[in-house]
Amino acid sequence: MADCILAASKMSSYGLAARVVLEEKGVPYERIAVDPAELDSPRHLAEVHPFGKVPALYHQGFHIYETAAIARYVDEAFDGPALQPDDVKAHATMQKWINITGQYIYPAVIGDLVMQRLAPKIGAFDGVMNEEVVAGSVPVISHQLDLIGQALGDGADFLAGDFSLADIFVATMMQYIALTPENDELLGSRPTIAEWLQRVTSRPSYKAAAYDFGF
Ligand SMILES: N[C@@H](CCC(=O)N[C@@H](CS)C(=O)NCC(=O)O)C(=O)O
Repeated sequence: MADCILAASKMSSYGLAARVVLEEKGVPYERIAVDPAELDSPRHLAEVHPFGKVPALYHQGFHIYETAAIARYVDEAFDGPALQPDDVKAHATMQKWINITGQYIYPAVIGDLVMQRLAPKIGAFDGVMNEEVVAGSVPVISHQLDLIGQALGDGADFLAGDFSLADIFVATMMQYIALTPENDELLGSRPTIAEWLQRVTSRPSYKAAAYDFGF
């Protein structure tokens, strides 16, 4: 049995980010598939995530939830390539992108675009997509992509110096745009960002971590 266990649901973008971190570090782990219908069950709230979310990690009796905390823990507790820069400015920049992901990118990209567009397929929002919410998300995401474009503007390969948790967090959310018809408008017109996304998501860690959603 692996020392590490990751509890996440299949569609979880944060779960994917945690899996990519584990793969980058070469940490063997087992997966527990959480049924989204169980997220507010007393057992899930008590044993997995008290706010009814995923993912959560268990390592030798240590239980940690919140993806940024999981990612930092895995990076610091295990050997393997460092995923956080030593340089203080690069480190602060990485932290900035992780926070931007949680505060702004996830709600717009996953909450308002991807979940709405996939609603009929995954049964979210009673299977009904709200076109107004989708339309409202596009300028918000465009602004976020423009900021990423500025960060990569001087020919940088990654968001915070070398490849880091910043790239994992931001790319994980942004890659879900490809599941929507808005992909052409949002990423098709931004080759620098599309190339960065490809650079990050073509890493072996992503290939190992990715789920086949079947659509
Ligand atoms: N702040 C949490 C957010 C995790 C999160 O929102 N996870 C999503 C899946 S990607 C979830 O559990 N959604 C279920 C829900 O909100 O009901 C983290 O960083 O781990």
